[in-house]
Amino acid sequence: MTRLTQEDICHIPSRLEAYNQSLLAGTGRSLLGIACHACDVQPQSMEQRLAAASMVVVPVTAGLGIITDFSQTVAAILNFVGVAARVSDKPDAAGLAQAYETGADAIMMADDHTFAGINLNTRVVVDNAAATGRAYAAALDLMAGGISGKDILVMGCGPVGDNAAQRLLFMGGRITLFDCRIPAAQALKERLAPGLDDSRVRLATDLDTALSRHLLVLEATPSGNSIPDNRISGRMKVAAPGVPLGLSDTGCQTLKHGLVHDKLELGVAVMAVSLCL
Ligand code: PYL
Repeated sequence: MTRLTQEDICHIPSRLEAYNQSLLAGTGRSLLGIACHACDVQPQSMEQRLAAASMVVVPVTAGLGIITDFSQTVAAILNFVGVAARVSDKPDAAGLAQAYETGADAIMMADDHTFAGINLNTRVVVDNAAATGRAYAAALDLMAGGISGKDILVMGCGPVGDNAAQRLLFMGGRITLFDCRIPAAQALKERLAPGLDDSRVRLATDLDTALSRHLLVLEATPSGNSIPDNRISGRMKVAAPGVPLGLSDTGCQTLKHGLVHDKLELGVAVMAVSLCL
């Protein structure tokens, strides 16, 4: 998992409305709408639940420590999707205690390895990597006008790619897995398709060939140049949770609204909906 930097996230709150408009243009849904699609719920039924929920984001000093603006950015995304969210005055245990004492319905906190959301009433726990995988599978489904029966290339078989692949299979997709660590791709195939026939889950050994054969791509790698310009066409749809983004500025311009990428927004929105189901 790539550790975000203040530069990655400091502009997110001020650009949320513009990002929401770009999601509408590319998927037909808003940030909340995509999150609801990822969780199989209707936005209308979620709006009241989100508005009634109070959430506290607790900064965590463990490990490499606090990322400036991280907690404030998570709270801004939660507020944008309708949740009453705030950052605790203190980090770590004191912040967690304050959340409980002030009657928060849920908390969110992230160390160097896990970004978790916890509903303090229902004990529901949601992990950001799982939420992000579901979010981007949902975004690709919407960009593609439905992915059932269609071929998707999943690049990156870590926690985000794994969860995205599960969701794409659940929605009827036929996936080809690629990871530069071949054992990781093989292990994920075994986990995903112990009983499924090979037509639903395949392995790609050569990325360039796989890219030449797929118009639907879910890019979940930490590589900054995973999809070269010569493999991008205006007909492709790319859902890219990978940080940093695996496409050049030229590649992004070629895709136009056929690309969804952000550093935190979609994953946090799915975490919020998941905690209020
Ligand atoms: C959750 C993000 C998504 C991509 N990379 C993940 C990351 O940067 N994790 C580290 C988060 C550390 C937060 C720090 C704080 O400010 O509370 N402990």
